[in-house]
Amino acid sequence: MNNGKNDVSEVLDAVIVGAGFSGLYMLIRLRELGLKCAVIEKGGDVGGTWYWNRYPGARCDIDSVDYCYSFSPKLLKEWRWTERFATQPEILRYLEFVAKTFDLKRDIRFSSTVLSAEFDENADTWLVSTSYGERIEAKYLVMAVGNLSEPKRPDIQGADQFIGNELHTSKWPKDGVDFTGCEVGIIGTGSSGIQAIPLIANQAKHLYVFQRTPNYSMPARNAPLEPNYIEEVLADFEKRRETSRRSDAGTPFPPSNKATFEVSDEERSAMFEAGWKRGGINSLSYAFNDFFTDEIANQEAQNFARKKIQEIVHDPITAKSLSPIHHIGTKRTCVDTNYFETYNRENVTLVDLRSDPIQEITPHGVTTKSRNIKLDSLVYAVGFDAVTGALNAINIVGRGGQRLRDAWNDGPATYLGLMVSGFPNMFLVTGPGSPGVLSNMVVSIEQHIDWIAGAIEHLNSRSFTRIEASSDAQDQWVAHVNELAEGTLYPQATSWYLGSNITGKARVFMPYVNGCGNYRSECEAVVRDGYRGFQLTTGSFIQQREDA
Ligand code: N01
Repeated sequence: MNNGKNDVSEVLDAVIVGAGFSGLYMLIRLRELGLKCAVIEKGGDVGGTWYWNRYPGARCDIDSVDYCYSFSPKLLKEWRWTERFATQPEILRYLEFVAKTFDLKRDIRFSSTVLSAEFDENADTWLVSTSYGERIEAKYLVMAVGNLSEPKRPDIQGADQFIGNELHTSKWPKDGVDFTGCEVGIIGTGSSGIQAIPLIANQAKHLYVFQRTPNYSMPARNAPLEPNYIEEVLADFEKRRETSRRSDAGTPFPPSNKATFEVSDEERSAMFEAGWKRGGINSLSYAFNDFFTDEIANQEAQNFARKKIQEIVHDPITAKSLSPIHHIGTKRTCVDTNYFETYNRENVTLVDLRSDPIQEITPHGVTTKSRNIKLDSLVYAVGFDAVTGALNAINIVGRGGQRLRDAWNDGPATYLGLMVSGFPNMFLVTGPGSPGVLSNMVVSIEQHIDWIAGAIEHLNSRSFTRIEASSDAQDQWVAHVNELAEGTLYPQATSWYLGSNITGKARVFMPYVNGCGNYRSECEAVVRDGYRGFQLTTGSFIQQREDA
């Protein structure tokens, strides 16, 4: 196809889209290989998801000491986390520190959006167009765009009418927001809403929480990190990280080897209590090994979590409204500090949208079936077009003029979550079909970036110009990922894992559920088998260059 080569403004070896955890590490690895690269980043600085999601209470839900890179002894030596779960500003400072340590910003173009990427079959290169009007030709394209980076648009009637202060958790103002003396509404009670609600309630005159589906949330038990503890972790860091790499969730904590009904009622209760006391996302899910697979076992954990909500929340009607009924863990479990306790405050009202649905957003607030609620500020915490949204937002055109969004019309298909058949030399980071969003993202990101860097090194050292997932390998992988998911309770929930939060999106369970360790082994085996399932070729362009 003709890509309008005359318009090319620059020729590089690789374009990396996104300057979050993935893009920064990819830049480091590709520079090590001697590649000339540019990172194109929509945000005004590094950080990716941590650049945008500045809402009050935003923090990681993986222990900070594990939610960081492991590749650099210098970073490990010089950085110290201050809390068990780092706040968004601290994570952003960490990524700034990484960027500074490796002098990354000179290769990052900020406030620039990739609009399209088209594959040139004759040259085996991508032509990347940006909002700055650049047209960059590059052999490799790495989509480090994040899984939770394309905000969902509020799909509520009248959403454009509100004349007060409209806010989105995923696009929070840099200078923060002062809610003092304000009547505030928040729509959405996923991880973002659940983190923000207690802090907004601390400030607002009154906070109305509009909840459509209640969620399970585990206590964070966040605390400052003791210097001794950090030194202990660092002394054995490589072993700890290797355990994470080979684990299911990308964390160093061993899952249980016991089934729920293998123990007495008292023992089970004690194990759940111990988890609840320990806190964190795996408070209950790590108590027993059949949590995600056995409906009756899962109900035991559900009952425990609902009992906790009823113990914490004083008003029984509010407690009931806050009690989820889906299988616990099948929608992403939230982690909070004082979330359920917040409903005991006099300045907080839960509006249960199942019994009192929103009819419309008005210029001055929200009208539900039973009342008009006047608001000064309205916060949307309504989530993302997850996993595929940021990719589909770019006009990606592969071999034969095929658009990625058309190829994925019935749901995303990848080989290993790393590449898509028909889209040569384009790599995804933690894409659909990989454990990504079910794991400690940083552990998964490092694995993907290392794999991609290894593949590029392999291609370059052998003068291959093209790598592409074969359609057979991709079909088999998609079937494998689906089969694994079907063996769990996950597909039974309406969740963003399945795409069910976005109207019209294909319902396909996107992540690989068999754990980071098994997935890593599979990726390693593919390489050992000579990049099994990938076609590595040398195109005519290079041949012509060599002949000339
Ligand atoms: O988004 P969500 P999120 N009317 O999709 C509601 C990660 N994360 O931004 O469930 C009324 O989970 C929707 O209701 P329902 C983490 O992986 C991590 O909170 O569709 N309500 C739901 O309550 C997480 O899972 C951290 O019925 C509407 C909420 O909005 C992922 O990001 C922190 C609605 C959306 O919840 C996404 O979390 C934050 C409507 N029209 C996020 N539309 C960490 O701790 C949507 N909702 C690291």
